[in-house]
Amino acid sequence: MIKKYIFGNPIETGAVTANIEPCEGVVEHFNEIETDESIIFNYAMHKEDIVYGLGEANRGMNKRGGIYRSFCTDVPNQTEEKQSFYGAHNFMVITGIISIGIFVDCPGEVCFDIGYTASDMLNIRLESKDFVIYIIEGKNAYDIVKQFRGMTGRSYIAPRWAFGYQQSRWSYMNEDEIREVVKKHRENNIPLDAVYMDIDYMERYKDFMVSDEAFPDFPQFVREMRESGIRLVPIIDAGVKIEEDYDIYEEGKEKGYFCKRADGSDFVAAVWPGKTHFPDFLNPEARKWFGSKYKRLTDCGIEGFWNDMNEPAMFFTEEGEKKAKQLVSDFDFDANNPHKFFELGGTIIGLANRAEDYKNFYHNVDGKQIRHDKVHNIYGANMTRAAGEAFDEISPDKRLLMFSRASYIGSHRYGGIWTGDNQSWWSHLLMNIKMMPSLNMCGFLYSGADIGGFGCNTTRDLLMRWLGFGIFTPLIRNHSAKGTRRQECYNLGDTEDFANIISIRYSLIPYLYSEYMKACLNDDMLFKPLSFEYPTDSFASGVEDQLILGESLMLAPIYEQNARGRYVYLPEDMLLVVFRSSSVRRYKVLQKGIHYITADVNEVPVFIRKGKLLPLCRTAQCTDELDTSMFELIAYTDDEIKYIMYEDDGISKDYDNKDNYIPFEIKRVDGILGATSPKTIVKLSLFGQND
Ligand code: MIG
Repeated sequence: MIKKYIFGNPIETGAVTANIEPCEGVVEHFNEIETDESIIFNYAMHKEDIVYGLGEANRGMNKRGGIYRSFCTDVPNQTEEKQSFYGAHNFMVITGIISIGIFVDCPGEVCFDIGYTASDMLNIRLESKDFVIYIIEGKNAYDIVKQFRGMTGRSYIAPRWAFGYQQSRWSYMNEDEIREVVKKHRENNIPLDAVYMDIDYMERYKDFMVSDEAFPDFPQFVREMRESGIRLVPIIDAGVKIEEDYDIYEEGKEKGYFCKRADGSDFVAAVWPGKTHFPDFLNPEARKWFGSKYKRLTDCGIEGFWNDMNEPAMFFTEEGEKKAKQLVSDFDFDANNPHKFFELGGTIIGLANRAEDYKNFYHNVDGKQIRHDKVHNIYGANMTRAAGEAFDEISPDKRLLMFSRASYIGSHRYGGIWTGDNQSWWSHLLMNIKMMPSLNMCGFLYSGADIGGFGCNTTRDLLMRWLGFGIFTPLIRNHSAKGTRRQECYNLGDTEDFANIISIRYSLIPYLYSEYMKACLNDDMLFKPLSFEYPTDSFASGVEDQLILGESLMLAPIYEQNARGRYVYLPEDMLLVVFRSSSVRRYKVLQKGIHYITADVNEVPVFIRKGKLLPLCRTAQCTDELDTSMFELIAYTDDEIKYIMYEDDGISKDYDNKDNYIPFEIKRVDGILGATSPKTIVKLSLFGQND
């Protein structure tokens, strides 16, 4: 049951696709307070209520105790007190005695105080008076999430090759460096499907312009890589460099496609290219125009992109520069005023992404000028949409990879997201684990974090353990910042361990892809909190470091340095499988309850749920070489069971074909359980209660 309440005169954000009749009256369950500046919705939480949601946000799965400011922000230092991340995902579920979902569809800033100011009070504060609220009632949190997903439309579907292992680093400077990365992976038998091209591939950081010096024959290089099973994935930044004769700049200026100041001049910010204009993605014509430029690179054979800096992030503006210069000139040693010193430091750092700057430019939305800060949260989303809509024309029959840094609910239909600049910290591995279900609740299924950590220097064990979780996330990309310790697997010693751990991923791809596709096609989640599958288990609802993955698996990743294992809660009897490589594993049947399980740094524990099975194929060096005609099955059951695997060619868009559903069955023949399937079963590892 979904209720829609319209306040003021909201602009269409594109979040909701369902046609829902608005209702009159007050928002149910919430207490509304209106002041001159804002509208606040209050909800008195029960002691036992859990609050799920908010997608890409800080802290745990249960959002209680924190304050979150929905305002897409470039936040390279994600410490615990940060209130805004790159995405703005205003959907939550409050669940306890009753369950209620709320989606605040507002393109401007929204603040969620979830028991931060007062432990049992949840309040949502909006500065804007033009927005839409949806209240969703359902029988439990999972049911509400599914209703919400249904009203916001089918999630973007990535090509299957994007489930392969991907290597990135800011920055590989030219084609030789990329060749080297590929060669080293292949030499060390570390599977690999894609290499990322960060900003240094561009000619002076100009969008869609490949540097001739670094890539003398780019289409040829793309072909060469493709022949060794590698896709190149270039970055596209939001800002367009101001440079005479750069055609994209010239066209945008002439057609009026850039964001403007109040006086009608094009707004300027300093970003990587230097002085930059921001395309007005909210203007449908400008969006179409920018989107059409991706064709320049798809024409060279490129099949995927990542959109960056689209919060939009800016380093500084002229206005900010003036203010900073004034402070610097007022600053002198003799006066030794410590306050001035800290003010100066803060001001210089604060030049980036200043709130004032976001009030200094405007969008053209259906002919109306709208100040940026009022629609800030849908800027990046509309850049993704620009790409997504263009892809339908550029490549109508073939999926392209697209994921973005900034996002808003609605952009999940056009692309995935990565979670931005994390750090090589153990706490960020844990955050990655806890965030996956929240992202899924908001529709972002093709997603993942920078594995190994983006900022700071990684350690070998951190990268190993991170891969121990990353081999399950749809996007599995090792990415690191310029200047940090080299983080490619072959640079961290004992490379067989890395080859082995990534080999597990490849043998899991049929299952992961199947579960991912089913989640996309049924508006479902791939990663779920335990409580979504075991709603009556009160202990399970407090577990945040274990996840249900698809139909058959439970994950319990290890995220602490030097840990030799961990405690795990089993809501029912399960089969523990500890993988050392795709083919080397040990098994143990464990009973419902708490167990300490051991797993060395080069081992990955996985749990198969009771009555479920896991299909595994032979591993490969890249997805092109994956043979999915033969399977090994691991099953945990005493009875007949069935698993339906979704499989397609991984690239075309014929999703609704019945032939895409392939059964694997454990059946009793003459009293003995055995496996049957249209696929060849090379081995069945069958475990039951008594094993
Ligand atoms: O100001 O392109 O989050 O993944 O490597 C930094 C360079 C800009 C931020 C992205 C990161 C990328 C980096 N970019």
